[in-house]
Amino acid sequence: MSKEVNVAMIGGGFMGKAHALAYAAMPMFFWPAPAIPRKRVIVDITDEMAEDARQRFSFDEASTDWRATIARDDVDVIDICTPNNMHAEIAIAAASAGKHILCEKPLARGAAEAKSMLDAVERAGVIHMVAFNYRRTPAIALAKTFIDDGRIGEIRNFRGTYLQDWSADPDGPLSWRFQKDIAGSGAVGDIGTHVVDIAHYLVGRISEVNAMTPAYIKTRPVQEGGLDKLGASEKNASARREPVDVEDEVISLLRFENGAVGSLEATRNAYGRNNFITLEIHGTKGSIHFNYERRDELQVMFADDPVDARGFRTIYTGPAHPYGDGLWPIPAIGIGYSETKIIECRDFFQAIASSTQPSPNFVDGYWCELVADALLKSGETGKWVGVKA
Ligand code: SOE
Repeated sequence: MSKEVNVAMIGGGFMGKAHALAYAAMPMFFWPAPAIPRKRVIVDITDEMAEDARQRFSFDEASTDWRATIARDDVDVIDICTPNNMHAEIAIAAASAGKHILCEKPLARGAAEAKSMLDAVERAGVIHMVAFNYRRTPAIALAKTFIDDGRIGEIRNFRGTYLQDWSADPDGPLSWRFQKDIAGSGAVGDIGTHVVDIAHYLVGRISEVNAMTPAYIKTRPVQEGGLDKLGASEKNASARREPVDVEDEVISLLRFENGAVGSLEATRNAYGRNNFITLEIHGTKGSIHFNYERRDELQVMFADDPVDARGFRTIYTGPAHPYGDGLWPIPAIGIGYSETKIIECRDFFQAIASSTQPSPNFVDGYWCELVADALLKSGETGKWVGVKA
């Protein structure tokens, strides 16, 4: 019998949906489960939204009061699925109340805020995790296994991209993701940090950046109802427009602490690209290539293959690969976004059950924020900027 662990989730939007699904599905995939997440309380902005989310995601109770929810004795975990401006206040309160915390990415609106969250969880001794889910794609975890086993050799070069197109239309609605006081930054924080997390996971810490961070869409139509509708499908070009005060994209050269070099690109304005997270790694013994739009596949080249057989091979992830014991019994049957969240959920509850910190935790989230700050500063100054705690 696995123990039940009571979860309160704050925020019932896109991420709320992904996390609620993971809570329900995790024990179905990973059995015996490290714990059974019990969906105790869902918190949203209005009574109606909270009650809707309660029914939809099967929570026991709905609330609009996150502070009172954190104070409850029958809540063990606080899951933060709010916009970025609420992460710190909620996480610090949750840590002070001794609750374990899963926080959506990016951890904060910059390194200073992230540090205050890190200090709070370390003081409280609670388990903490940042929901950078893409590193839990089995093919990316397999790349990590090849790298750790030395099969790619010393890493010399990393290229990472995260390209989407949901904000390419300037008449697309003014999401909070375009407002600095809520989001902290634009493409850098929202999606660039996913690439930074993957780079840190596979290669090591980034030590220096040289970035361009152009901003070219200066205003957008105000969105009705405060909902976070990504993209222009429900656009209202005649609505009142308000300023966008974040960067549209980031392109940067990278240096890593271990001597590797690389590059990073992130934009939400690349027409035709949807969730185009790619990485290519070149080492002294081989290369790795991955594209999230084909996420069952890892492309690997081993330099010691016979010369007449050299080239990238395609490995379809399945039972022989990371997390394969819990996922599907046949390779290539289909890994999705949900699976990355289910794996994340498993690893978070495993960490709680074993009282060990998972990865990425708030330390990793803080280092991503240090890199994000360096990218923004470099974009402003046009100079190389070191990443320093
Ligand atoms: C929007 O760019 C977004 O929802 C990101 O915030 C998520 O982190 C990413 O996984 C999907 O796209």
